[in-house]
Amino acid sequence: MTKNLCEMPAPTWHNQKQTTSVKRMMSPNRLSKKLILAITAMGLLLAGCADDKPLNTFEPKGERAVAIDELMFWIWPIMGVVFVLVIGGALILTVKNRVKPEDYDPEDLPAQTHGNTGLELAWTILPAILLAGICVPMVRGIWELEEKNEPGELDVMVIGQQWWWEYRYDADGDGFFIDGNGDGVVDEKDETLPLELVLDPDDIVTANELVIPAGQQIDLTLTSRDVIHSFWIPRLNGKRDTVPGRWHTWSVSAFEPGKYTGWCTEYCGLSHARMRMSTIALTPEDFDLWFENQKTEAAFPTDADAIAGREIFLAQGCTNCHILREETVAAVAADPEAGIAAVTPSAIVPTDPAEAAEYWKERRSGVPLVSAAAPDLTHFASRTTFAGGIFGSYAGEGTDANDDALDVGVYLNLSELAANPQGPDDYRWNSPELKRWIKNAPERKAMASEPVDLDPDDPDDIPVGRGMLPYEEMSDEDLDKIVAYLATLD
Ligand code: HEC
Ligand SMILES: [Cu+2]
Repeated sequence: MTKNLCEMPAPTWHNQKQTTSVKRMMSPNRLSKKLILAITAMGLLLAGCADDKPLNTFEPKGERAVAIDELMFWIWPIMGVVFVLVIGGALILTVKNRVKPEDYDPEDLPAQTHGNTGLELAWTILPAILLAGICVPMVRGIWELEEKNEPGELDVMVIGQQWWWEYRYDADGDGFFIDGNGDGVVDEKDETLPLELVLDPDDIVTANELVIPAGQQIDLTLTSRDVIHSFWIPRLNGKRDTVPGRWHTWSVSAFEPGKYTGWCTEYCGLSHARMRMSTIALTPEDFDLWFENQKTEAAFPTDADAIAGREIFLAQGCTNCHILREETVAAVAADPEAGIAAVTPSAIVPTDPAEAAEYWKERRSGVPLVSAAAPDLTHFASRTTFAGGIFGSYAGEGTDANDDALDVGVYLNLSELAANPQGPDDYRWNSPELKRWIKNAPERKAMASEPVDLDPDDPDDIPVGRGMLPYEEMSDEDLDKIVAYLATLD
């Protein structure tokens, strides 16, 4: 009688264990448990087949995603055949060669195939041919995905950090970097310095929502400020890791205007599951309007509550971490009627590169953040989500973080619509959630914002935290005012 190769002589304890486990497996109780487990697993697996899910790589909505999808169209059937042959073969052999424990004879080995030249040649050459065949479209696909626009076209820097995404648009075309090491040239050496010293302060900086024009490829330059993250908008392209100290390139493009959601896909700590993002594709005309608006500095508020909110914002030191590009002091001076106090210096980033570098150096020492970065709030109200895309800034139909229904046709008018809500379904500023966030952000999203001294032996070492500080002592009225101020930042 032939027997399976696996059934070589084994220590007796092994045999005993097998018999008892076989017995236990047969008990009805065990069986029904297994059944329930299998059914649950099947259910979970099948849930992945729902076709209206926003994170679906099988529903490509951009050129790159289509290329990947087409590749899968060929590769998956080939993989399927191999899978069925290998697993099916193994199963057939296992069942065919089963031996009852009482018939087990360690001397009775199955037919040995070792040294069968024909067989060994076959299972070496066949897979080699298969892999070589698959290799051709794969390598071509990889090259295709790496194709970039001509230099000079819009390029967006993507920076992953714990636990949100920062996007930087090189608005004036002078590159992402400044002369951080002061050697007179902006070169690769600058790119190796800490980001807060070398990133061009005159770029447009936004968070979590990557806004692009539809029908056009937008190149991306990716890095991270802390650990490895991964940028993935499944319906627009594959994923690419963002690695601290390295610069990776990638691109996104969408055929049609719309909102395309994504998620950080490299485990990155506490709030990894709350590190979402989206790409908002607008019509080219809308994109231009959006871009022009983002270039502007934040206007001073005119409403009394918002003016008071701005004062609290400055007094509470929110600008220790957050940047807010404001109209210059000169502009305020030109309009003393408005009765607005001069902007505190910490709210203004100098435009001169050397001064900016100095500014950042100083700032870094005062900032208890590991990454030395928090979302730029200059146009906070122009975004529909906050805190890594987990909360909607506007309550109303289709503004939820993971909601695909957002009508991007009104993307530019959301703050206007929210200023005058008519019915209960209309867009309105999500004050309750924002107040909760400002009062106690670490409670809303897990983060380690209490400053930690990373090196207690080093007296110069500054205790650092990750994330936003709680402001539990802030009164409800003050929270209302800050939120009223944030609402003006559109
Ligand atoms: C210690 C640094 C720090 C201070 C101080 C700070 N924040 Fe933050 N804030 C952050 C970080 C980091 C995030 C991003 C958190 C995330 O998304 O996980 C954030 C997020 C936010 C957001 C959401 C922004 C977005 O687009 O996602 C708002 C609004 C905000 N902070 C308001 C404030 C206000 C108002 C104050 C002052 C009362 C303040 N912050 C003080 C670090 C800080
Ligand atoms: Cu991440």
